[in-house]
Amino acid sequence: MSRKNQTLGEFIIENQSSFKYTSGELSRLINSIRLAAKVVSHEVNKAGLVDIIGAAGDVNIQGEDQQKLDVYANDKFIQTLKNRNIVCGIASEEEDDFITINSQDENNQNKYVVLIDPLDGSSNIDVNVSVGTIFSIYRRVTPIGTPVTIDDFLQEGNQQVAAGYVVYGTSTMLVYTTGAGVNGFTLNPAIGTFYLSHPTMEFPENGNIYSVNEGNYIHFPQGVKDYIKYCQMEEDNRPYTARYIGSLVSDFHRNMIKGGIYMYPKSSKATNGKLRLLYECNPMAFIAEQANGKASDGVTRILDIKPTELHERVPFFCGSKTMVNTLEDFIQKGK
Ligand code: P6P
Repeated sequence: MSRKNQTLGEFIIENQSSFKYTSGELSRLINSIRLAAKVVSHEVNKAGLVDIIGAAGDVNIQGEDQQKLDVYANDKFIQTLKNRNIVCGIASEEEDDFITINSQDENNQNKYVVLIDPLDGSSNIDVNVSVGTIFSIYRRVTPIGTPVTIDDFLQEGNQQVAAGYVVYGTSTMLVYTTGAGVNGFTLNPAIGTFYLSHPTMEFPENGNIYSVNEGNYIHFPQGVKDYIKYCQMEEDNRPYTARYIGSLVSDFHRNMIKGGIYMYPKSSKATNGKLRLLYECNPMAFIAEQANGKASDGVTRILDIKPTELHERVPFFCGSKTMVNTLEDFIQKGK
């Protein structure tokens, strides 16, 4: 249930009953991500002032170490989740291993684990191009009150209870799902409040935008090469438009609104592609499917892939259902 100008806080409360697991804990978890997103947004939006506020490694006027923004974002999200005592474990793109929260406290009844890419596309910051945060939430599978294990994190994406992203663009937006559709909230920085601006977001069934780093074209599998040439042919509603920002969250967000496909294929240079299954592909795939889109590795549904390692990579194709189906046909023929 949604209504115009609803705040994120109001939305969470009014829709709590629709959560797959009716638990105030999940609401508090989404609220803590909301807080961290506001803090990171404030810092990202002044990145251009590095020469004034100091670059990473410098010591700022307050005598604090100036952090690289992806380290800063990582620290803020982890700190916020820890301080609110909501989760029992966290895995991050910035951390080699997962982090156990309050493991010494056998009364720790927290049942959720969070996997996060705190600042995806961070290489774009220096050129003032939008970046994003991606998060994925599961219920733990090991007994409550015990320290989490790797099994709590290596769950198939179809077990996610919530997933979302923050896009730090011309405005800061928080887009997420708890399995009952996808809703987008825009931050009013003047008052620090997220407002429901994009209710019930959905991918158009088809689209005419393709997003891929064509600089790697000669290294792609034949089927992907054939699909890219198909996108460029003067036929039907083609050629499509090529749009590639180099920031997954931004390319995904635009394609969800306008219709399109994002591709990060495997190649002779990256045998499993570049994107990480657990904290990039799975959350974006959950959002895509909840928004009437599709996400696969070219053959298998992303959400059905059984993870084996925390930072494993998979080829990633995601977007309008018809476009992903056509891509998969080209991969099948190109074998
Ligand atoms: P390339 C950013 O590093 C990222 O993980 C995604 O956000 C983005 O789509 C992709 O990698 C860009 O990678 O190899 O095209 O520069």
